[in-house]
Amino acid sequence: MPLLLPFNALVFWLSLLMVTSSINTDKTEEKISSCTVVQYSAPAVHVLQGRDGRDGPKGEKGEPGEGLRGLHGSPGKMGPPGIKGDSGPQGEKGEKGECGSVVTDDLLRQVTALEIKVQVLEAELNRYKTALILKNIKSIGKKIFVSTGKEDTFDNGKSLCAQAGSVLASPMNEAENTALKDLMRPSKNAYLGISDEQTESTFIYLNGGAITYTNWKAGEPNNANNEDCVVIQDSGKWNDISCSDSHALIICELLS
Ligand code: MFU
Ligand code: CA
Repeated sequence: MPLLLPFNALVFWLSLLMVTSSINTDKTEEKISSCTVVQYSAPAVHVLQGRDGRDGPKGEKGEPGEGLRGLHGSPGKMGPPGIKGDSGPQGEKGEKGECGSVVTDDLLRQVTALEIKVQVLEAELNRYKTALILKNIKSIGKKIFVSTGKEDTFDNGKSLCAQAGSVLASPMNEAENTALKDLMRPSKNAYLGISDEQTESTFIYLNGGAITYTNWKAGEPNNANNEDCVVIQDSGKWNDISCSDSHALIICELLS
């Protein structure tokens, strides 16, 4: 507080004014004021406190304090979202999905199981076929020849096969002819589903189609005494005979 004077200094200053005033009563007020200032300013310097001086130069930076570090303040509010970045590079191809492989494995198991069942069924069917061949059935490709074991005329034979939803045996190739031969009895004939009743010398199947395979015995067909029907002999060879002959075996065929 450089502008304020201590109380005792003020009292002393006022006392000096009173003394001076009593000594210079005959002088003008102007002189008194002037003298007062000049005459008594010097000793006042030794007594009154002067104004504060200017601030000194800044001191050197002190050593770091040893006080404890303060606690962290609470986090500030979240800033605004940044600008969307560019797309990253394409990732590597992923591993094969699980679902698909599970389905495939399941299907493979089912197919394998079915294959085993089919093999069992085929083996069992072949056993029956073998057993039946010993009697009156022969399978060849998609065709099955079934012997009725009966001997009859051509017309009766056609009816007999028709009752079973079949027709008289009609071998269409060598393999079928051989298979049919295997059902023959020794020294016997069997009617085929072939005739030239409609047009002499023109042999056709029962469905009306021209025959495409033949296995005539040498010298046949000779149409001896008007022979319009055909039989297969136990040799496998063919001969034309009378359709009214009732001693030919009746063998039918079934197509699958
Ligand atoms: C042959 C055959 C006939 C008949 C007769 C007994 O004629 O062609 O179909 O089987 O023998 C000579
Ligand atoms: Ca003949």
